[in-house]
Amino acid sequence: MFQYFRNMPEERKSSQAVRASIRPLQHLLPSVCLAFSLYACTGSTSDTPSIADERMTCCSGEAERPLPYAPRDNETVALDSTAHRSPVIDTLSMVWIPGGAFMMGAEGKLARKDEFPKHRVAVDGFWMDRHEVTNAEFRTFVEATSYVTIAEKAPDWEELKTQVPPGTPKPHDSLLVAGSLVFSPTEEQVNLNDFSQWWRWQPGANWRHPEGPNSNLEGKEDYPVVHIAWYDAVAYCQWAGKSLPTEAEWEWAARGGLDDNTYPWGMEHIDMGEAKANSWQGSFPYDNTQNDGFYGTAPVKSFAPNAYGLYDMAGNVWEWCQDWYHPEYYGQLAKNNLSQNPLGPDSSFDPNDPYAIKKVQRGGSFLCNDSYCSSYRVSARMSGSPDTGLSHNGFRCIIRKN
Ligand SMILES: [Ca+2]
Ligand SMILES: [Ca+2]
Repeated sequence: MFQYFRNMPEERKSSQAVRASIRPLQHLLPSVCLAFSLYACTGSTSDTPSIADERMTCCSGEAERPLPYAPRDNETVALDSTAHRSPVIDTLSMVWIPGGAFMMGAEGKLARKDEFPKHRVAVDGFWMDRHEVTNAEFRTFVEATSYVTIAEKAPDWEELKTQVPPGTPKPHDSLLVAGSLVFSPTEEQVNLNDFSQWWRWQPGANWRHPEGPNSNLEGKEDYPVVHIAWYDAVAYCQWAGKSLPTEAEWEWAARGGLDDNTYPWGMEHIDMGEAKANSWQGSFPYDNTQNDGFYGTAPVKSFAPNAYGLYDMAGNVWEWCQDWYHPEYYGQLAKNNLSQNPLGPDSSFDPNDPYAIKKVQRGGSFLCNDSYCSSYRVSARMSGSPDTGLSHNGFRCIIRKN
Protein backbone atom coordinates (compact mmCIF):
# COMPACT_ATOMS: atom_id res chain seq x y z
CA MET A 1 0.00 0.00 0.00
CA PHE A 2 2.93 2.37 0.39
CA GLN A 3 2.75 3.02 -3.29
CA TYR A 4 -0.16 5.25 -2.51
CA PHE A 5 1.79 7.30 -0.09
CA ARG A 6 4.70 8.34 -2.19
CA ASN A 7 5.04 11.57 -3.97
CA MET A 8 4.61 11.79 -7.67
CA PRO A 9 6.76 13.74 -10.09
CA GLU A 10 5.12 16.96 -11.15
CA GLU A 11 5.15 16.01 -14.77
CA ARG A 12 2.99 12.98 -14.20
CA LYS A 13 -0.10 13.77 -16.18
CA SER A 14 -2.57 11.65 -14.33
CA SER A 15 -1.75 12.98 -10.89
CA GLN A 16 -4.38 15.69 -11.05
CA ALA A 17 -7.13 13.21 -11.64
CA VAL A 18 -5.96 11.09 -8.77
CA ARG A 19 -5.76 14.02 -6.42
CA ALA A 20 -9.34 14.85 -7.26
CA SER A 21 -10.69 11.36 -6.81
CA ILE A 22 -8.82 10.23 -3.76
CA ARG A 23 -9.14 13.33 -1.69
CA PRO A 24 -8.47 11.83 1.75
CA LEU A 25 -4.90 11.19 0.68
CA GLN A 26 -4.24 14.16 -1.48
CA HIS A 27 -1.93 15.97 0.90
CA LEU A 28 0.79 13.42 0.58
CA LEU A 29 -0.59 10.78 -1.65
CA PRO A 30 -0.80 12.28 -5.10
CA SER A 31 0.74 9.15 -6.48
CA VAL A 32 -2.10 6.79 -5.76
CA CYS A 33 -2.41 6.20 -9.45
CA LEU A 34 1.13 5.00 -9.82
CA ALA A 35 -0.06 1.49 -9.36
CA PHE A 36 -2.98 2.19 -11.66
CA SER A 37 -0.84 3.15 -14.55
CA LEU A 38 0.03 -0.47 -14.70
CA TYR A 39 -3.50 -1.28 -15.50
CA ALA A 40 -3.90 1.23 -18.26
CA CYS A 41 -2.75 -1.50 -20.52
CA THR A 42 -3.35 -0.82 -24.13
CA GLY A 43 -0.87 1.62 -25.51
CA SER A 44 0.38 2.65 -22.12
CA THR A 45 4.03 2.26 -23.04
CA SER A 46 3.88 3.88 -26.43
CA ASP A 47 6.03 6.73 -25.19
CA THR A 48 8.67 4.54 -23.65
CA PRO A 49 11.93 6.50 -23.53
CA SER A 50 15.25 4.95 -24.30
CA ILE A 51 17.32 3.76 -21.40
CA ALA A 52 20.86 4.98 -21.38
CA ASP A 53 22.27 3.07 -18.47
CA GLU A 54 20.86 -0.40 -18.48
CA ARG A 55 22.28 -3.58 -17.10
CA MET A 56 20.74 -6.83 -18.10
CA THR A 57 21.13 -10.29 -16.77
CA CYS A 58 20.86 -13.29 -19.00
CA CYS A 59 22.88 -16.13 -20.20
CA SER A 60 23.05 -18.15 -23.35
CA GLY A 61 23.11 -21.85 -23.89
CA GLU A 62 21.24 -24.78 -25.32
CA ALA A 63 17.67 -25.51 -24.39
CA GLU A 64 17.06 -28.47 -22.15
CA ARG A 65 14.37 -30.53 -23.78
CA PRO A 66 14.47 -33.79 -21.80
CA LEU A 67 12.05 -34.02 -18.92
CA PRO A 68 13.86 -34.79 -15.64
CA TYR A 69 10.74 -36.46 -14.44
CA ALA A 70 7.10 -36.01 -15.17
CA PRO A 71 4.87 -37.81 -12.70
CA ARG A 72 1.31 -38.67 -13.44
CA ASP A 73 -1.51 -36.65 -11.99
CA ASN A 74 -2.24 -37.33 -8.34
CA GLU A 75 1.13 -38.95 -7.80
CA THR A 76 2.98 -37.58 -4.80
CA VAL A 77 6.64 -37.17 -5.54
CA ALA A 78 9.48 -36.55 -3.16
CA LEU A 79 12.02 -34.00 -4.29
CA ASP A 80 15.52 -35.25 -4.72
CA SER A 81 17.07 -32.02 -3.56
CA THR A 82 17.52 -30.95 0.05
CA ALA A 83 17.55 -27.35 -1.09
CA HIS A 84 13.78 -27.28 -0.90
CA ARG A 85 12.07 -26.78 2.40
CA SER A 86 9.07 -28.74 1.23
CA PRO A 87 10.10 -32.40 1.12
CA VAL A 88 7.07 -33.52 -0.81
CA ILE A 89 5.19 -32.12 -3.74
CA ASP A 90 1.49 -32.71 -3.74
CA THR A 91 0.63 -33.11 -7.37
CA LEU A 92 -2.99 -32.41 -6.60
CA SER A 93 -1.97 -28.82 -6.09
CA MET A 94 1.11 -28.58 -8.32
CA VAL A 95 1.89 -29.74 -11.81
CA TRP A 96 5.21 -30.45 -13.47
CA ILE A 97 6.00 -28.03 -16.28
CA PRO A 98 8.59 -29.59 -18.59
CA GLY A 99 11.56 -27.51 -19.61
CA GLY A 100 11.93 -26.29 -23.15
CA ALA A 101 12.57 -23.38 -25.47
CA PHE A 102 10.12 -20.97 -27.03
CA MET A 103 9.73 -17.61 -28.63
CA MET A 104 8.83 -15.23 -25.81
CA GLY A 105 6.92 -12.06 -26.51
CA ALA A 106 4.09 -11.08 -28.77
CA GLU A 107 2.98 -10.10 -32.19
CA GLY A 108 -0.31 -8.74 -33.39
CA LYS A 109 -2.42 -5.66 -32.91
CA LEU A 110 -3.29 -6.27 -29.27
CA ALA A 111 0.33 -6.47 -28.17
CA ARG A 112 1.93 -3.55 -26.40
CA LYS A 113 5.34 -2.14 -27.05
CA ASP A 114 6.93 -3.81 -24.05
CA GLU A 115 6.04 -7.26 -25.45
CA PHE A 116 8.48 -6.76 -28.32
CA PRO A 117 10.72 -8.00 -29.71
CA LYS A 118 10.07 -11.70 -29.70
CA HIS A 119 13.16 -13.51 -28.55
CA ARG A 120 14.19 -17.10 -27.93
CA VAL A 121 14.14 -18.26 -24.33
CA ALA A 122 14.70 -21.62 -22.65
CA VAL A 123 13.62 -22.56 -19.17
CA ASP A 124 14.31 -25.63 -17.08
CA GLY A 125 11.41 -27.68 -15.86
CA PHE A 126 9.67 -26.76 -12.61
CA TRP A 127 6.62 -27.45 -10.52
CA MET A 128 3.86 -24.88 -10.56
CA ASP A 129 0.75 -24.37 -8.48
CA ARG A 130 -2.19 -25.54 -10.51
CA HIS A 131 -4.19 -22.55 -9.41
CA GLU A 132 -3.80 -19.13 -7.84
CA VAL A 133 -3.14 -19.20 -4.08
CA THR A 134 -6.53 -19.28 -2.38
CA ASN A 135 -7.84 -17.55 0.70
CA ALA A 136 -7.81 -20.88 2.54
CA GLU A 137 -4.17 -21.47 1.65
CA PHE A 138 -3.15 -17.98 2.62
CA ARG A 139 -5.03 -18.27 5.90
CA THR A 140 -3.08 -21.42 6.73
CA PHE A 141 0.12 -19.47 6.17
CA VAL A 142 -1.03 -16.56 8.34
CA GLU A 143 -2.19 -18.83 11.14
CA ALA A 144 1.15 -20.61 11.12
CA THR A 145 3.31 -17.52 11.02
CA SER A 146 1.17 -14.61 12.31
CA TYR A 147 2.22 -12.80 9.17
CA VAL A 148 0.64 -9.39 8.66
CA THR A 149 0.26 -8.19 5.07
CA ILE A 150 1.29 -4.73 4.02
CA ALA A 151 -2.31 -3.66 3.43
CA GLU A 152 -3.05 -4.45 7.07
CA LYS A 153 -0.41 -2.08 8.39
CA ALA A 154 -0.87 1.62 8.96
CA PRO A 155 1.86 3.62 7.24
CA ASP A 156 4.78 4.58 9.45
CA TRP A 157 5.44 8.28 8.97
CA GLU A 158 9.09 7.91 9.93
CA GLU A 159 9.49 5.45 7.10
CA LEU A 160 7.19 7.27 4.75
CA LYS A 161 8.87 10.63 5.01
CA THR A 162 12.05 9.14 3.61
CA GLN A 163 10.13 8.43 0.39
CA VAL A 164 8.53 11.81 -0.15
CA PRO A 165 10.13 15.19 -1.00
CA PRO A 166 11.94 16.88 1.87
CA GLY A 167 9.65 19.24 3.72
CA THR A 168 6.49 17.31 2.98
CA PRO A 169 4.26 17.94 6.01
CA LYS A 170 3.11 15.05 8.11
CA PRO A 171 -0.50 14.25 7.25
CA HIS A 172 -3.16 14.07 9.88
CA ASP A 173 -3.12 10.81 11.79
CA SER A 174 -6.60 10.04 10.49
CA LEU A 175 -5.12 9.63 7.03
CA LEU A 176 -2.37 7.27 8.04
CA VAL A 177 -4.52 4.20 8.22
CA ALA A 178 -4.23 0.76 6.74
CA GLY A 179 -6.16 0.12 3.56
CA SER A 180 -6.04 -0.75 -0.08
CA LEU A 181 -7.59 0.09 -3.42
CA VAL A 182 -10.86 -1.54 -4.39
CA PHE A 183 -12.50 -1.62 -7.79
CA SER A 184 -15.64 0.48 -7.91
CA PRO A 185 -17.59 0.55 -11.19
CA THR A 186 -18.75 3.79 -12.68
CA GLU A 187 -22.40 4.48 -13.44
CA GLU A 188 -21.81 5.30 -17.07
CA GLN A 189 -19.19 5.34 -19.75
CA VAL A 190 -16.14 7.33 -18.76
CA ASN A 191 -12.83 8.35 -20.22
CA LEU A 192 -10.69 5.23 -19.97
CA ASN A 193 -7.57 7.31 -19.57
CA ASP A 194 -8.64 8.28 -16.07
CA PHE A 195 -8.44 5.07 -14.08
CA SER A 196 -8.96 6.87 -10.79
CA GLN A 197 -12.65 6.88 -11.67
CA TRP A 198 -13.06 3.16 -10.99
CA TRP A 199 -10.71 2.68 -8.10
CA ARG A 200 -11.41 3.86 -4.58
CA TRP A 201 -9.14 4.04 -1.59
CA GLN A 202 -10.77 1.86 1.03
CA PRO A 203 -9.50 2.00 4.61
CA GLY A 204 -9.64 -1.45 6.13
CA ALA A 205 -9.51 -3.29 2.81
CA ASN A 206 -7.10 -6.21 2.84
CA TRP A 207 -7.05 -9.92 2.07
CA ARG A 208 -9.40 -10.69 4.98
CA HIS A 209 -11.80 -7.93 3.93
CA PRO A 210 -11.50 -7.65 0.16
CA GLU A 211 -14.16 -4.93 -0.24
CA GLY A 212 -13.51 -3.20 3.06
CA PRO A 213 -14.27 -3.74 6.77
CA ASN A 214 -17.83 -4.89 6.12
CA SER A 215 -16.76 -7.69 3.80
CA ASN A 216 -15.28 -11.05 4.71
CA LEU A 217 -14.18 -14.37 3.25
CA GLU A 218 -17.21 -16.39 4.24
CA GLY A 219 -17.84 -18.88 1.46
CA LYS A 220 -14.76 -17.71 -0.41
CA GLU A 221 -12.21 -20.20 0.86
CA ASP A 222 -11.45 -21.34 -2.67
CA TYR A 223 -11.31 -17.87 -4.17
CA PRO A 224 -7.90 -16.39 -4.94
CA VAL A 225 -6.43 -14.27 -2.18
CA VAL A 226 -6.22 -10.59 -3.16
CA HIS A 227 -4.70 -7.33 -1.90
CA ILE A 228 -1.39 -9.15 -1.92
CA ALA A 229 1.79 -7.11 -2.36
CA TRP A 230 4.84 -8.71 -3.93
CA TYR A 231 6.56 -8.86 -0.54
CA ASP A 232 3.53 -10.66 0.89
CA ALA A 233 3.66 -13.17 -1.94
CA VAL A 234 7.35 -13.79 -1.40
CA ALA A 235 6.78 -14.34 2.31
CA TYR A 236 4.13 -16.96 1.55
CA CYS A 237 6.35 -18.68 -1.00
CA GLN A 238 9.27 -18.84 1.42
CA TRP A 239 7.08 -20.32 4.11
CA ALA A 240 5.76 -22.89 1.65
CA GLY A 241 9.25 -23.79 0.43
CA LYS A 242 8.40 -22.36 -2.97
CA SER A 243 9.28 -19.38 -5.15
CA LEU A 244 7.59 -16.93 -7.41
CA PRO A 245 8.04 -17.82 -11.09
CA THR A 246 10.26 -15.74 -13.27
CA GLU A 247 8.47 -13.93 -16.04
CA ALA A 248 9.91 -16.41 -18.54
CA GLU A 249 8.77 -19.39 -16.49
CA TRP A 250 5.31 -17.89 -16.15
CA GLU A 251 4.89 -17.27 -19.88
CA TRP A 252 6.31 -20.66 -20.81
CA ALA A 253 3.85 -22.32 -18.46
CA ALA A 254 0.93 -20.19 -19.64
CA ARG A 255 1.52 -21.21 -23.24
CA GLY A 256 0.81 -24.81 -22.31
CA GLY A 257 3.21 -26.29 -24.83
CA LEU A 258 1.74 -24.38 -27.79
CA ASP A 259 3.78 -22.21 -30.14
CA ASP A 260 2.97 -18.59 -30.87
CA ASN A 261 -0.41 -18.84 -29.19
CA THR A 262 -2.16 -15.70 -28.06
CA TYR A 263 -4.06 -17.25 -25.15
CA PRO A 264 -3.38 -20.19 -22.81
CA TRP A 265 -5.94 -22.24 -24.73
CA GLY A 266 -4.76 -21.31 -28.22
CA MET A 267 -5.90 -18.67 -30.65
CA GLU A 268 -9.67 -18.41 -30.30
CA HIS A 269 -10.66 -15.02 -28.92
CA ILE A 270 -11.55 -15.00 -25.24
CA ASP A 271 -15.15 -13.97 -25.93
CA MET A 272 -15.77 -16.61 -28.56
CA GLY A 273 -17.42 -19.92 -27.77
CA GLU A 274 -17.46 -21.35 -24.27
CA ALA A 275 -16.25 -19.09 -21.47
CA LYS A 276 -12.53 -19.66 -21.10
CA ALA A 277 -11.47 -17.31 -18.33
CA ASN A 278 -12.76 -14.81 -15.82
CA SER A 279 -12.56 -11.42 -17.49
CA TRP A 280 -14.90 -8.46 -18.09
CA GLN A 281 -17.59 -8.73 -20.72
CA GLY A 282 -19.59 -5.74 -21.81
CA SER A 283 -18.51 -2.13 -21.48
CA PHE A 284 -15.74 -1.44 -19.01
CA PRO A 285 -15.94 -0.13 -16.33
CA TYR A 286 -19.69 0.31 -15.92
CA ASP A 287 -21.52 -2.59 -17.57
CA ASN A 288 -20.38 -6.15 -16.94
CA THR A 289 -22.65 -8.66 -18.68
CA GLN A 290 -20.97 -11.48 -16.76
CA ASN A 291 -21.17 -13.87 -19.68
CA ASP A 292 -18.47 -15.88 -17.96
CA GLY A 293 -20.63 -16.14 -14.83
CA PHE A 294 -18.61 -13.91 -12.53
CA TYR A 295 -18.62 -10.20 -11.80
CA GLY A 296 -15.57 -10.16 -9.56
CA THR A 297 -13.15 -12.92 -8.68
CA ALA A 298 -14.17 -16.51 -9.32
CA PRO A 299 -13.32 -19.66 -7.36
CA VAL A 300 -10.09 -21.08 -8.70
CA LYS A 301 -10.51 -23.83 -11.28
CA SER A 302 -13.82 -22.42 -12.50
CA PHE A 303 -12.64 -22.62 -16.10
CA ALA A 304 -10.83 -25.27 -18.10
CA PRO A 305 -7.07 -25.51 -17.53
CA ASN A 306 -4.48 -25.16 -20.24
CA ALA A 307 -2.68 -28.18 -21.64
CA TYR A 308 -0.33 -28.29 -18.64
CA GLY A 309 -3.26 -28.43 -16.23
CA LEU A 310 -2.86 -24.83 -15.05
CA TYR A 311 -6.02 -22.90 -14.20
CA ASP A 312 -6.66 -19.18 -14.56
CA MET A 313 -3.40 -18.34 -16.27
CA ALA A 314 -5.66 -15.90 -18.07
CA GLY A 315 -7.75 -13.61 -15.92
CA ASN A 316 -9.25 -13.91 -12.44
CA VAL A 317 -6.36 -12.20 -10.58
CA TRP A 318 -2.99 -10.83 -11.59
CA GLU A 319 -0.06 -12.98 -10.63
CA TRP A 320 3.24 -11.67 -9.31
CA CYS A 321 6.49 -12.76 -10.90
CA GLN A 322 9.99 -12.67 -9.50
CA ASP A 323 11.44 -10.23 -12.06
CA TRP A 324 11.91 -6.51 -11.95
CA TYR A 325 9.94 -4.78 -14.69
CA HIS A 326 11.68 -3.01 -17.54
CA PRO A 327 9.96 -2.26 -20.85
CA GLU A 328 13.16 -2.64 -22.85
CA TYR A 329 14.40 -5.85 -21.31
CA TYR A 330 13.28 -7.95 -24.24
CA GLY A 331 15.40 -5.84 -26.57
CA GLN A 332 18.45 -6.78 -24.54
CA LEU A 333 17.60 -10.49 -24.53
CA ALA A 334 16.99 -10.43 -28.28
CA LYS A 335 20.71 -9.84 -28.78
CA ASN A 336 21.27 -13.43 -27.66
CA ASN A 337 20.59 -16.44 -29.83
CA LEU A 338 19.05 -17.99 -26.76
CA SER A 339 18.50 -16.76 -23.22
CA GLN A 340 18.36 -19.60 -20.75
CA ASN A 341 16.45 -19.16 -17.52
CA PRO A 342 16.49 -15.35 -17.72
CA LEU A 343 16.04 -13.72 -14.34
CA GLY A 344 14.88 -10.30 -15.47
CA PRO A 345 16.80 -7.04 -15.46
CA ASP A 346 18.95 -6.00 -12.54
CA SER A 347 16.82 -2.96 -11.94
CA SER A 348 13.37 -1.78 -12.83
CA PHE A 349 12.07 1.08 -14.88
CA ASP A 350 8.55 2.14 -15.75
CA PRO A 351 8.33 5.14 -18.06
CA ASN A 352 4.90 5.91 -16.67
CA ASP A 353 6.27 5.94 -13.16
CA PRO A 354 9.99 6.66 -13.42
CA TYR A 355 10.67 7.16 -9.72
CA ALA A 356 9.17 3.89 -8.55
CA ILE A 357 10.51 0.37 -8.53
CA LYS A 358 8.30 -2.24 -10.13
CA LYS A 359 7.91 -5.98 -10.29
CA VAL A 360 6.28 -7.90 -13.12
CA GLN A 361 2.71 -9.12 -12.99
CA ARG A 362 1.13 -11.48 -15.50
CA GLY A 363 -2.16 -12.91 -16.69
CA GLY A 364 -4.65 -10.11 -16.29
CA SER A 365 -7.65 -10.10 -13.99
CA PHE A 366 -11.42 -10.17 -13.87
CA LEU A 367 -11.30 -6.54 -14.95
CA CYS A 368 -9.57 -7.12 -18.27
CA ASN A 369 -11.42 -6.36 -21.47
CA ASP A 370 -10.17 -5.68 -24.97
CA SER A 371 -11.42 -2.11 -24.77
CA TYR A 372 -9.03 -1.35 -21.97
CA CYS A 373 -6.73 -4.19 -21.04
CA SER A 374 -6.26 -7.42 -22.95
CA SER A 375 -3.76 -8.83 -20.50
CA TYR A 376 -5.30 -12.28 -20.55
CA ARG A 377 -2.92 -12.80 -23.47
CA VAL A 378 0.03 -15.00 -22.55
CA SER A 379 2.60 -12.40 -23.59
CA ALA A 380 1.02 -9.39 -21.88
CA ARG A 381 3.21 -7.74 -19.27
CA MET A 382 2.28 -5.54 -16.37
CA SER A 383 4.18 -3.99 -13.51
CA GLY A 384 3.38 -3.16 -9.94
CA SER A 385 5.06 -1.63 -6.95
CA PRO A 386 6.22 -4.54 -4.79
CA ASP A 387 4.69 -3.01 -1.68
CA THR A 388 1.27 -2.62 -3.23
CA GLY A 389 -1.64 -4.97 -3.72
CA LEU A 390 -5.09 -4.20 -5.06
CA SER A 391 -8.40 -6.04 -5.13
CA HIS A 392 -7.31 -8.00 -8.19
CA ASN A 393 -3.71 -8.83 -7.24
CA GLY A 394 -2.80 -12.39 -6.30
CA PHE A 395 -0.11 -14.93 -7.12
CA ARG A 396 0.89 -18.56 -7.52
CA CYS A 397 4.16 -20.31 -6.70
CA ILE A 398 6.60 -22.72 -8.28
CA ILE A 399 9.29 -25.12 -7.11
CA ARG A 400 12.45 -25.51 -9.14
CA LYS A 401 14.12 -28.87 -9.17
CA ASN A 402 17.45 -27.45 -8.18
CA1 LIG B 1 -16.07 -12.08 -15.24
CA1 LIG C 1 -4.66 -15.45 -13.03
